[in-house]
Amino acid sequence: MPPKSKPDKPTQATPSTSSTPGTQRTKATDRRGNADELHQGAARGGPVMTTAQGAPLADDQNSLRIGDRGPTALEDFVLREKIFHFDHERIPERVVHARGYGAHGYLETLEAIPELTRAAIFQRRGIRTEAFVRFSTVAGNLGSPDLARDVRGFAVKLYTPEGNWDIVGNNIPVFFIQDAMKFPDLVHSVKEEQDRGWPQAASAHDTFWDFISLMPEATHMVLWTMSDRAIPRSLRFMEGFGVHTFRFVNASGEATFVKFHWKPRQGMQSVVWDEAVKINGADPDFHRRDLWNAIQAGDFPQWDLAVQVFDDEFADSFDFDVLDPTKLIPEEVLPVRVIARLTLDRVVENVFSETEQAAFCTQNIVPGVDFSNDPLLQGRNFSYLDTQLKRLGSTNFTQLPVNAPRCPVAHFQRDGHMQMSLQSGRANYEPNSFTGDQRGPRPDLDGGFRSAQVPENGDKRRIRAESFADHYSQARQFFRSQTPVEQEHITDAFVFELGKCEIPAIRTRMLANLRNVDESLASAVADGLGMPLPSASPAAVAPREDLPASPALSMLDGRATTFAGRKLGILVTDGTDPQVLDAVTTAFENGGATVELIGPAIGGVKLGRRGGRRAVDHALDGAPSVLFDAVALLPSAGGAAELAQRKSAKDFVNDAFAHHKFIGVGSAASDLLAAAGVEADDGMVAVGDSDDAAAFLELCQALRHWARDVQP
Ligand code: HDD
Repeated sequence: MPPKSKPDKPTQATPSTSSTPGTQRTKATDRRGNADELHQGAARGGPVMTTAQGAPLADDQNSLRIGDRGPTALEDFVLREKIFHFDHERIPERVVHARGYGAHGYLETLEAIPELTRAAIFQRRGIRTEAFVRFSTVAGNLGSPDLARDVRGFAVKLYTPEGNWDIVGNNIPVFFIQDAMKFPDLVHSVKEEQDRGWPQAASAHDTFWDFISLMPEATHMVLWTMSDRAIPRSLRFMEGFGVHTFRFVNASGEATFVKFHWKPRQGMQSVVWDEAVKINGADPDFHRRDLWNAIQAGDFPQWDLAVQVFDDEFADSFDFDVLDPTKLIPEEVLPVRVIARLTLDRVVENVFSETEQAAFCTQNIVPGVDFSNDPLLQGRNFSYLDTQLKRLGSTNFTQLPVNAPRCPVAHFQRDGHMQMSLQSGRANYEPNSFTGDQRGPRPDLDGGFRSAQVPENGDKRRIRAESFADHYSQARQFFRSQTPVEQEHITDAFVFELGKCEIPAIRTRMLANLRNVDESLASAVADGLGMPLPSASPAAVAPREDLPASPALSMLDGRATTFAGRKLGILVTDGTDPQVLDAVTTAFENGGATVELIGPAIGGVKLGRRGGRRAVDHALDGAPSVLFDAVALLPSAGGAAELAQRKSAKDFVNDAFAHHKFIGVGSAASDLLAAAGVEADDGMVAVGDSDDAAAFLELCQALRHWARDVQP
């Protein structure tokens, strides 16, 4: 090849002075420092970019070359440093809960409970405790879609004045297994199958159901994961649970048992499965975007922290073992008591630094809180600390801003990779005679952590307690506590998931287990699979018939609902009536909802009645109705006729209808409805003029029109 003509001069790129690259902070409190210095530097005409060692850069575009077109010099420390750092950007993702999203906020104590716990944050009403929360899915990898059918992690780090307290929970109050010994097996079974590398972020495959069907103790939790709880509409609209029984310990050393609940003040809401599948395609980041948008808009999500507190006498009289994490205590049996409120009011500044490096550990408790003997919890207490070392690479992960306690820390743990603190002084051991009053722990000091004094004895054995043996009664209670709509969704989910199992024996074994839960469920699933019902599997303890339904286990049964915090999508075209559009928008926004406009193209629409041009938020092809909680169809007559020809418009209407959404129908939308083959029902309301907006909003407050009879 002939040599290419050389440029007269090598091109010199000048770094833009408007960028603020590489702003670094090491302390959570160091909020502005570096950025300001960079700006000031830039203003003085100084350098805006440096190497990691601080050397100012003249060129961030070109590597150091010998001659205009010659080889790159090994001496180019700028290039090498940049590539070196890039090469090492990734750290191992979490072995479970890899896909997550975090936000900052605070917990406000609503009720002082010194009689229950000596924890400093519960000594007085009104105390605010800084918090960081990370929500997650469990099975999927870091880049998996948000709407996988899965448990959601609900991990809360409270930076209390007496150290960090982590409540590392889920959005489901029970767990699959009773003993930490089985956790690696559970996780292996649900993750991609090792010989083929799929499926991603899905439990609908043979190895998961193989394991579950062989582990009857998992039955209760799979009833939950087959329910709509596993496909939440928003991270803001789900409950959270500490799952295990913990202990509160008061200043006199008296201990009580406690279970933690997070109750969303936004209400609860899920999507339907077909919707989840489509959201995953249309917006795989649906949940993180939703949380980020809500917080950025000042619509701060809140949860009440509620507790179920009980003593040994209650524990002994309760039908199940309170140490068994596959069991819950129905709220009707032991009501929850709200003691504090969590508010998330700040998104992270850097997802890696904060969300990815957040290290939750169940062992992080504070004086006034203690563990119970739940064997799952006891195993977790090892696993989390251990996994942080693997992920974050150093025992000093506690010094990272997101993990660092906000209270003083004083210990003689020294050195290690990436030691960030200047550990001064001569003595690095305890006891010593150098450090005066800070010599060491003071057993007489009020507030020092002391474990609850509980007598323990027994033979050392590998054993599962008899009291953990009933695997089906609460699964049955859960199913029977659901509304018919919820029961139908559970049935459909089992049919879908087991339908993805290639090995018939696995399906059959699961059907045999389901017979112990509920005969109607088992036969409906068998019908859906087109398989005969096998005999029920032998149950270690006969499932009970007498547990009363617990409405608190249902998401739909008698719950107050609101459209606040939800999103209305309005389909508009050229010629849309501006008065109706504005009336609907105002009504919904006043009701606390978000309104987004969808037009045939992203360039906007020209409204009718001299309404002028109106920007839209989405082009129709990129905004299927699954992204909205309710939709309004407000095209002009001409617009409706054009949309009637477009598949995306017909799908928009069809899906909204099929997903039981409320639909506001503008006076010119009939062509579109007809083209979509959708017939008017009680879930649709005419929004022909501005007065109809209020009625439409009122209808939407029920969130979904479950009475609409549509086939999945
Ligand atoms: Fe776990 C992460 C919740 C049982 C071992 N778990 C993790 C996270 C949540 C939970 C929310 C993500 C934390 C974050 O956002 O960083 N895990 C639970 C709940 C369980 C549970 C509610 C049962 C009640 N987990 C469990 C067991 C073990 C683990 C029995 C091991 C014996 N879990 C881990 C882990 C992870 C984790 C491997 C992965 C990443 C991490 O810890 O930080 O250590």
